Amino acid sequence: MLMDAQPDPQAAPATASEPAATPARSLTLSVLVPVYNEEATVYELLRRVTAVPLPLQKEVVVVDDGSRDRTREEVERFRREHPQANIRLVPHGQNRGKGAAVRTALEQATGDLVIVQDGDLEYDPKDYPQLLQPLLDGRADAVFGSRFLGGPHRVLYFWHSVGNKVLTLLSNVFTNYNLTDMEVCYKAMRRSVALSLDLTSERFGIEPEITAKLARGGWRLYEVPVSYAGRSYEEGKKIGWRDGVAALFHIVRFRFGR
Ligand SMILES: Nc1nc2c(ncn2[C@@H]2O[C@H](COP(=O)(O)OP(=O)(O)OP(=O)(O)O)[C@@H](O)[C@H]2O)c(=O)[nH]1
Ligand SMILES: [Mg+2]
Repeated sequence: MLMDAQPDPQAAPATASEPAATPARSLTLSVLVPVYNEEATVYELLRRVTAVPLPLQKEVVVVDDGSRDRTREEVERFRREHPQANIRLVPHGQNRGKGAAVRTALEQATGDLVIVQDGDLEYDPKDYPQLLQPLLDGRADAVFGSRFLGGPHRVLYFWHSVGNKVLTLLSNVFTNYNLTDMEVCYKAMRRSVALSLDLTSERFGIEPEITAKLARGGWRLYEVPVSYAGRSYEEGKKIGWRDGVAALFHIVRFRFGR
């Protein structure tokens, strides 16, 4: 059985008493897709998400975070052309940030398990089976992907990888997790665990917030290597050094407060 979340900030890390695995076919995975100005990629992203074979039911919740391009039309075109796919589109009236979009998607989700899926093509839904396995086995309460554990990845900006490693190191100092990739988009967990975290971040603080609150709740976290096809700034990369500085602040903030 998949256990429901019993958030307990004082909880000691879970012990070896593991819940028995639930037959996967009776479960539903909610894929949470925050999108902001991703008209070039969102249709193909939805195709890849829909195409990946899984022993679970799938629902996809796309939150359009106030895009000013044709993102929404592209999602609607995909839905029209794939009526059998279970895809919902929830608009934000104005741009609020990735964290807000993930939180809206989580509110709308109905699945047993959830996974965050960025709307660009940097991550590959073919990694879902490996990411979900520790959850389905009942070994993990949450599973993160990692771009730094030997999966195939595009060789790209050195200083970005240093930045990622510094942020992960600092997060680990505060959480006592031995993670290798705190900023990864692929974060999967039972929906009840995600809801118990009571997430509040509007922007990219959502990554350190999820990590810090999983640690505070004593949840069992697994990491799985994933492939990563990073994009260059010419190809639409948006994240910059300011986001890295903001992340430093959030790592410390969520260690202690909400
Ligand atoms: N940048 C940005 N992304 C948003 C926002 N709201 C939702 N998102 C989505 O959040 C996901 C992650 O954003 P990205 O800009 O890809 O962040 P990243 O992968 O860390 O950085 P990139 O290198 O720019 O791809 C994407 O699917 C975005 O479309 C927002 O306000 N700003
Ligand atoms: Mg991206």
